[in-house]
Amino acid sequence: EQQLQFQEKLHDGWAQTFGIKNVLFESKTDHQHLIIFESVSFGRVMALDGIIQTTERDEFIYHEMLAHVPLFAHGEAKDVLIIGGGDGGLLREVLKHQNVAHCTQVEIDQAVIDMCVEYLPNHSAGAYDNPRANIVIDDGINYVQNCDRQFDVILSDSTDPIGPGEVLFTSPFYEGIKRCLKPGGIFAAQNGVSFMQQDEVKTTKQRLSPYLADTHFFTAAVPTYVGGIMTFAWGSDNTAARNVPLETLAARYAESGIKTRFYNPAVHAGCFALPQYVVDAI
Ligand code: AG3
Repeated sequence: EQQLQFQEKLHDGWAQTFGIKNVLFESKTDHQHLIIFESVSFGRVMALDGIIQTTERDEFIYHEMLAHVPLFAHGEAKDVLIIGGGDGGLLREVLKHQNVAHCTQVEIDQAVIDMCVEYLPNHSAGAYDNPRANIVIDDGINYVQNCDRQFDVILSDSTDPIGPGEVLFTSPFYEGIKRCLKPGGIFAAQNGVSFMQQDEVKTTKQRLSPYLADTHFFTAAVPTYVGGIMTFAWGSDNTAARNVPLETLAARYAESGIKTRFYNPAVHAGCFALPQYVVDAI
């Protein structure tokens, strides 16, 4: 009997394939095609427009790094903004920081939140019911261009720059980020797998630099974002934020009591070291 399979074709002439145990949900939402399935070897998996967004088995790497690197670098973030992130994994990690009094999440697609709460409950793990969380259904670019408040940390947990996610990699979006970021604040964003998507580091560097004095990248290897290291964009007008001493990070991490499976202060201190092919591309 032929086993059901899901094949992701993000890169030219190269695919990754998951064995499917059963499909839990599949539908076209108002914005994109959404599928959540039980896989043979990565737990539950969610894909948007055919691109793998998250799996239960390796999501901790991505969500811990996107939340904890900026939050521990900042050290006293109270107001956090998440753009995208409808599966809830990033919100879960952000709310582990007790100094975060308030996290607004702006997700374009209500269906992604609803279906992930139902079929991917370990991702949000109750975070959407947390009184410190405030969910807004809107396009992220519209929100940052119009909102009347500022944040200590802004995290963009988007899809790739194809479809609804494309505007979240443009100059007008980064201009909006600048207007919503408090002085000394930190912006971090999903920026693709740089070995496979080298243009993305180059264009992000060019487009973000006019708005934030220190723009750089940090990395982590996430197995189901195939092709090497996942690259996260970093932007801040506080140049010291990227170079917080290891002892300070260790003290903040210990003090927080947060338990992690990938992030730790040494990983944090090392994650801004970029392979030469990335350095050469930016
Ligand atoms: N969003 C980032 C998916 C990136 C996939 N792209 C790729 N493999 N190049 C993840 C959403 C998780 N909350």
